[in-house]
Amino acid sequence: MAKLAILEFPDPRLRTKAAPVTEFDAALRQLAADMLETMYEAPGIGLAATQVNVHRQLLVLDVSEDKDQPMTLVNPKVTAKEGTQVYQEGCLSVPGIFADVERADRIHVEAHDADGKPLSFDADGLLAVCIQHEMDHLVGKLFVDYLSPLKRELVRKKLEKQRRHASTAEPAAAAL
Ligand code: K2U
Ligand code: ZN
Repeated sequence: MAKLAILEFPDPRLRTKAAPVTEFDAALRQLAADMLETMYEAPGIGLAATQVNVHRQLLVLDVSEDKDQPMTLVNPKVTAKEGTQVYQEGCLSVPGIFADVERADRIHVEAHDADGKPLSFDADGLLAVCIQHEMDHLVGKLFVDYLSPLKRELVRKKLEKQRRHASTAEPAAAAL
């Protein structure tokens, strides 16, 4: 298992459109396992392959209370949407930023699992939000794209400042 590096906004690679998965092999299953490890470690409840600089239509998630119900979706499609819900979203690629995003409340999803078995299910609530958030990543879209251009620019500047301060932070004083 391996913890993978997560790309951060405004990295242009986050804007890449992911290609369909065609090989359901051991490499795909290893990538999904590494993405789940990375997601749990972050911690997060979802992660798209785009975020770890792999541009294939693959996402993982686990919205369960006990973090014991992982899901892997390959070549996912939302085939029906109903209602709307607003959720204050965050993103592992936009650390420390949260904003309300309106999305469909109920969706129907068609996908495959990492072994190539077809999946077809309805989702609502947080699971629906998470799947829509991750599927946005697969087409190069970020939740900050739902903000006004001014707010998005403020987010970019805030993250740039955070990175500048992190790179110039003094090493902690030696143990006394
Ligand atoms: O960056 C990601 O794609 C992981 C996202 C997934 C997500 C965002 C908004 C709403 C639902 C899922 C998050 O950073 S995971 C962190 C998190 C944890 C609990 C609830 C919401 C978000
Ligand atoms: Zn995200």
